[in-house]
Amino acid sequence: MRLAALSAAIVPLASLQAEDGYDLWLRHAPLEGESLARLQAHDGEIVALNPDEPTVALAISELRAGLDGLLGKADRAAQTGSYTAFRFDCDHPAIAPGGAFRITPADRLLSIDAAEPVGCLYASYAILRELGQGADPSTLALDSAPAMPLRMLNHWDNPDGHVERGYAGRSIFDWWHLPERLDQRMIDYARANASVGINGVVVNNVNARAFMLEPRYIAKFARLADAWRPYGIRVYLSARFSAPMDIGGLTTSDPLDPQVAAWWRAKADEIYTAIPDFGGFLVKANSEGQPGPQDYSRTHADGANMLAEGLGDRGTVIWRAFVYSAEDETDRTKQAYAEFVPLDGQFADNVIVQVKNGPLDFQPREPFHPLFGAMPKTKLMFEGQITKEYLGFASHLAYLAPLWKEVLGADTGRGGPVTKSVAQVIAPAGMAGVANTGSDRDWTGSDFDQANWYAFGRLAWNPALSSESIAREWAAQTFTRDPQALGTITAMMQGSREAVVRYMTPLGLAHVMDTGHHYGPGPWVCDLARPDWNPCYYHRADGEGIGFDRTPAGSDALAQYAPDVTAQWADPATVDPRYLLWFHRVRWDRVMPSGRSLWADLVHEYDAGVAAVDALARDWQTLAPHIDAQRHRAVAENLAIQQVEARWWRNASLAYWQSLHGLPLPAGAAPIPESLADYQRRAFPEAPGQ
Ligand code: BDP
Repeated sequence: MRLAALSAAIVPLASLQAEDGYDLWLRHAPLEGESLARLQAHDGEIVALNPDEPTVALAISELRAGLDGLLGKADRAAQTGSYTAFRFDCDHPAIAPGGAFRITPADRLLSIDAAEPVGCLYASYAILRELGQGADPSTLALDSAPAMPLRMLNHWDNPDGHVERGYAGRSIFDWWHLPERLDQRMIDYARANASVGINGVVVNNVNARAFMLEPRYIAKFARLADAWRPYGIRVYLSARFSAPMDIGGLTTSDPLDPQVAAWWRAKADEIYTAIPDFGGFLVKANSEGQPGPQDYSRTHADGANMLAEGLGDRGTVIWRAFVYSAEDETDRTKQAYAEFVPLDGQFADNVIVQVKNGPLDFQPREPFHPLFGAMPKTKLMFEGQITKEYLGFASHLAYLAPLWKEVLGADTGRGGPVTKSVAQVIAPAGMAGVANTGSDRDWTGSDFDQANWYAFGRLAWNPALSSESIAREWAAQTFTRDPQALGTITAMMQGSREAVVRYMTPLGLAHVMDTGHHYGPGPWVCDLARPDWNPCYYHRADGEGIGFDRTPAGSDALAQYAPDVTAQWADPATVDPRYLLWFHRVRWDRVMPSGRSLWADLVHEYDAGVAAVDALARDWQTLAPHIDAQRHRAVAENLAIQQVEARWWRNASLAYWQSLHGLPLPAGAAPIPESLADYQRRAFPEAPGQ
């Protein structure tokens, strides 16, 4: 039966060989038909002015290997003809430095120009990306430059191999065996990053261990830096602010103490001796129990500037704005703005302040962070979370480009007569993504989560790309080039994050997940020691209504946005319903624009989310003829988990809201199969990533 179905669809068997996802989007599966014929006609020698320079050599070898894959050549060293088909000039004066490249087609020749070798490497990957989607090499013209200088991954990986908020196995970094042993994965990882333009990697958790600054670790970082340098990737470290005391024998870490500053300067010198192109430090300070300058009544600027001076013009301090304090009782979403805006203009030139996409914490949906646009004299960097701590871990399909695009494209309402979008605000600095990689064979814990790594890099290169086009190019390289199948996959991806929002946190709700591991619903959690760790703090639901009043009558967090932005969100009658309960407290019986009550609208949202996941599972089934069985099954199994868990979110959340107001479910809504107590009893002490 199954064979008959396969042959009926005339699917080439080669593309259906079992795959385990290890090759990511760099599979370079053989082309077919016309696109294959066109590439065969074009193929020839690859030449470069300086072919032995390590990065140029990579640009050539990556292009050759990729072309051979696309051409279906089993023998990768196969003879390629006697004329030049690709010519690299990686020292071209007319191209801007920083990774830009230009590809110009002529008669059976692609000229590739860049100012630096890394631009040529990026060009190789771009050519393969285009050809891999069936582009015609004889007309392939590209002029591309990165939109921002820093395109980074932040690994929350601990030295013992555990990954905080990691859902793809253990850490990919084998610190125990470094520097002597360098896993091949470290090279494959660098290729994957370079192929989407990622050029910086923070290798350890922001909740940092000070001992990672000891000499034995510096040797390990140096080995990685050497391996990644040809791929244009610089190593950065998370630094624990109290390191001078923890490992340096000092009695203080006060940033204004000359001994402390001298300790960090010496530490920086030591690192630069081993890693001449070391990127710099990432610091989480005075946040969630981490030490910082405020322990000495100093400011974030005092702390950051002291470290920046130690690095000098050799590197950058990336200082996180994710701060909120146990003692501060103001709305948690207001605290970063309140602490950082007064410091605008005080940070040294080589300091960047890294701001999460929203003011809370990587929720399925948040409005953009009010700091974007509010610190015009400071370089601000965007921090997104590629790993899906709050969006169903690795088993739920949630393509995150639409989430990031929503923020990058937001108009901050600030920046002059022509106001700036978030993407424009961060352009002088960059984007950081909390990595979702791990030791799992497929790297990211699921096939579709690879798309989030890919999309993050592509958006950091060019935030103007549409999430749809990124999904399509990723899927074409990862799964299949069949146009109809691609249309289905792209549509699935495009709607997937919204589905998660609807069954987890509809209408602007946030932070309603269970405690600690953040797996599954826990809107009933109200008794944690810190108020701002309780879901109840965020949804504020009772018998009358639900939602966080952030208008002037409430916390007035709205006032942190520019007036035009505030105006869009100020009125519960006109606010975009996606942000309704984020900014407003609304009565359960309020009549909504739909004509239904808020309660009925909320039920509708949860149900729409569940239905959307059912549709994802159905759509995926139709793709069986186009996807190799191993990956098809893996995705199908994840979708089955998601179907169950979407219902869990819906039912547990509704049971809790109902326990507050006692209203019946609207007519036609599916009954809730278990009692609230049953949902509350579920416990997952072993959930990953904690
Ligand atoms: C939260 C995570 C926590 C991180 C923190 C951070 O739950 O594990 O340490 O963010 O960004 O989302 O520092």
